[in-house]
Amino acid sequence: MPLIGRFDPFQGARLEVIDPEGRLVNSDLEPPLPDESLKRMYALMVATRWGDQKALNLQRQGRLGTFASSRGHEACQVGSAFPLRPEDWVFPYFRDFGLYQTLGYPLADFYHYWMGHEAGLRTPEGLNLFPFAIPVGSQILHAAGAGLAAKIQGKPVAVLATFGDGATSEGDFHEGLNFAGVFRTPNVFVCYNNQWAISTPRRRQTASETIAQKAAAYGFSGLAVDGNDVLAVFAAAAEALDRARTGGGPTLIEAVTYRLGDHTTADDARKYRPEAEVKDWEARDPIRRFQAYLKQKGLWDEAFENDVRDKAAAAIDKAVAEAEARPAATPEDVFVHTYKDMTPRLRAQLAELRTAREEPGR
Ligand SMILES: Cc1ncc(C[n+]2csc(CCOP(=O)(O)OP(=O)(O)O)c2C)c(N)n1
Ligand SMILES: [Mg+2]
Repeated sequence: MPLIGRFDPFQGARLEVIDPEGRLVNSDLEPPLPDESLKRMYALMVATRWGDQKALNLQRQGRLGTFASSRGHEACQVGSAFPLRPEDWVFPYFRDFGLYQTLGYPLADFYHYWMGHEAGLRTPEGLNLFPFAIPVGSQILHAAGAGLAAKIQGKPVAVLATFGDGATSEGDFHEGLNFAGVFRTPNVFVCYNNQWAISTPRRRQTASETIAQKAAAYGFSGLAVDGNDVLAVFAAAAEALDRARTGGGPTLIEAVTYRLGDHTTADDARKYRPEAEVKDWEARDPIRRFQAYLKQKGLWDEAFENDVRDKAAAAIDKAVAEAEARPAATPEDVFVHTYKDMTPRLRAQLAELRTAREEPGR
């Protein structure tokens, strides 16, 4: 029986495959993944947590610019990206490190971008991935357009867009989902509902009981999943992507999770949210939960953990060293890289910058 349609978001139903102690809630729901895939999924989540902490440390040392931490979102990100196929298209947002890890994006490029160099986010050949969106929700429109393009071309591909709960208040969300519903595009919209949009809590974002139920207004299905359960996110995303590829139209998935860190390194969340709430969600850590599941299946032990950590640390250290060895970003980049060819106004502004530099104090 399909998952989509089985868990009614209007009844507050939410898909969960493993409970917070890592026990199978319902063996019918366990995705048929080989052991090696389960272990890889775990390794990607650990590498995301590790690389995320590295970025935060670098930022504090002045070696990296503002950074949006993915701490707590590992199940949402890895679970959504894991069932993608190379032909599918992906439109992520700024809090998506686990998705980038899962797609095999070059880590040095990822760090290079966050170090301020726009070249860092150029997509390597062969990866159907758009640069992540900083304007909240804009990627939803791009994904809907790419969905229509895929449909017109008659290609059996799915188009994934990820975004936060805050993005659901943007016009772009409404326009994108409305368009997808009308044209039955092959889109999968995954909302990481992490309870906060900077300092705006979820209850101030929408008066709807759930985000998943919003799909009904656009004429397609929505499904809420436990966003700290990587198997639930994976199962929902895999089914929705398959549906999209086979002409079943769009799906909205709400992955209910929590932003364990500050919004970005420019934020101090202690100013607006209670410590107890954070502690409560820390106890539901997605990595610990999946680890407990793997342990019960006999797939996790200390040696495996050490191996996963060592490999993650080595890959991340190598990527950071490579990114730091590249030329640093310059103020000129802002002008040069905005358009393929600079506009007259940008040329004038660049000239002004250069003059000011040559003649300081002028
Ligand atoms: C169009 C637009 N408006 C405002 C901002 C400033 N801004 C950056 S992130 C953010 C909140 C996003 O919250 P959410 O969509 O829940 O994603 P999260 O950061 O929680 O992952 C805002 C308002 C922006 N980047 N773009
Ligand atoms: Mg949010």
